[in-house]
Amino acid sequence: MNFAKHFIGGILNVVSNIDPAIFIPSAPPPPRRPLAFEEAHENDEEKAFRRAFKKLAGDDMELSPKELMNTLNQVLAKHEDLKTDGFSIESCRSMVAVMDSDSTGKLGFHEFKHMWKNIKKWQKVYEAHDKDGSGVICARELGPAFQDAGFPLKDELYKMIIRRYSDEHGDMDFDNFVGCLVRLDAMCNAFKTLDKGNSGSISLDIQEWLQLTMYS
Ligand code: 3SU
Ligand code: CA
Ligand code: CA
Ligand code: CA
Ligand code: CA
Repeated sequence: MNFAKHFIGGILNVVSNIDPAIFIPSAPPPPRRPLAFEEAHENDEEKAFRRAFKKLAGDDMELSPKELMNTLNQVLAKHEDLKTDGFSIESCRSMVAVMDSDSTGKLGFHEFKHMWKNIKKWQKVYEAHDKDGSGVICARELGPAFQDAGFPLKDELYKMIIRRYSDEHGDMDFDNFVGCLVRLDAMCNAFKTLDKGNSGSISLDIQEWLQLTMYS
């Protein structure tokens, strides 16, 4: 009981320390036209992207965590400047969960496209903020990098993120950086969706809280 009180108290403290208005998550995907219409109006680059997705996703037309892991690690192999130990199956399971808007357990085309666009953007942020060329984002580089990505972190949250996503020297490698931002971005968007009146706070019952925290 005491533990629960402390735990919740801790969370409320952290939450009340954050002004959601300062976060700029990626725009959620727009409403969609019928598939036939979409395909007829794609340019060559979009057509190639859709073809590549179909090949990666296989017969079920969706990317499982394993398929996502293979995809991301294949792309990483072509980027020698990005230091990484590779995307793990656990981090891919977590990214699928947080991006899986329609609860299929896998990433459909638009869910993946949204994530891909963001990773592309964050890869540029990562490279621009690796000032010493070490291939990783150290604690000093992290604040400006996250600010540039649209997330100016307060000190408390910044320390929590380093504790969770950086190594014992305070360095964050590329897969950790992406895993962290996928989650931060998606949870900011989830908050904005739940905060209908833009009041800056949301109210959840235990059922909603567990659904949000256990599949995200
Ligand atoms: O313009 C670029 O260099 C591209 S296409 C970057 C990326 C990228 C790099 C690493 C991983 Br993982 C995924 C990526 N998606 C676009
Ligand atoms: Ca599949
Ligand atoms: Ca890593
Ligand atoms: Ca899905
Ligand atoms: Ca660096």
